[in-house]
Amino acid sequence: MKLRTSNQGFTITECLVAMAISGIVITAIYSTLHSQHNTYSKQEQIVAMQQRLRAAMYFMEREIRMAGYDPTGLAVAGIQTANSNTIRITKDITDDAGTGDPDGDTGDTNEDITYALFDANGDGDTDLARNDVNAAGNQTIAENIDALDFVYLDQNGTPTATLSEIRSVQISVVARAERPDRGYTYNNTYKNQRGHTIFIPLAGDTYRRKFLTAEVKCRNLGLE
Ligand SMILES: [Ca+2]
Ligand SMILES: [Ca+2]
Ligand SMILES: [Ca+2]
Repeated sequence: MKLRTSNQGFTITECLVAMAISGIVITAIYSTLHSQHNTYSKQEQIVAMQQRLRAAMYFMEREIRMAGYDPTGLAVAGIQTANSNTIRITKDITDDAGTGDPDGDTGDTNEDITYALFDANGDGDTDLARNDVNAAGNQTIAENIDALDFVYLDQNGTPTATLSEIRSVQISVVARAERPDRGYTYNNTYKNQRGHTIFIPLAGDTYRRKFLTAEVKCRNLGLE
């Protein structure tokens, strides 16, 4: 039997087998990395959605709680609009120069605020706006907010449509992820604290969503 000498190199069969094996290994590495990346960006989107939702709630709770703040008794501050999708509140927290001294009006920066949904970029989805009529106007607080719902309660915790009777406000917000998640099909129906439906995703919708609700006591209302 003749031994193969070392300068014979690889046979075609050996080369083909080597190429096939490396092809399989590269495919395996690629698909692992690809699925890790997918998982990562999904998690990133969920975290970003939660942060947007918390930021939205933080702003609204803080300002709605201050509705009617009027230490001089001259500003006639309070809840000015109380719709299920829009709230407008006024408070006297500063003066024309912004020193932080109430001056008996609600015509200064951060004193007359409306929260509502609008389409920030004209891209067909709704976003949360904070409108300061005395300053910057409409500003986007959180993008991709599907639902914003307010319920107004009197001193007994009963819903009321009378502005002067409002003592607390229930705020409910539905946020959605920036991009759809193919393979995600759970479609919840979102309800406010009164059990009223505030958002139903369309059939076949694959966006992930988060819901948050809170009740804010407006401690400056009904003091007189
Ligand atoms: Ca002023
Ligand atoms: Ca003022
Ligand atoms: Ca938009």
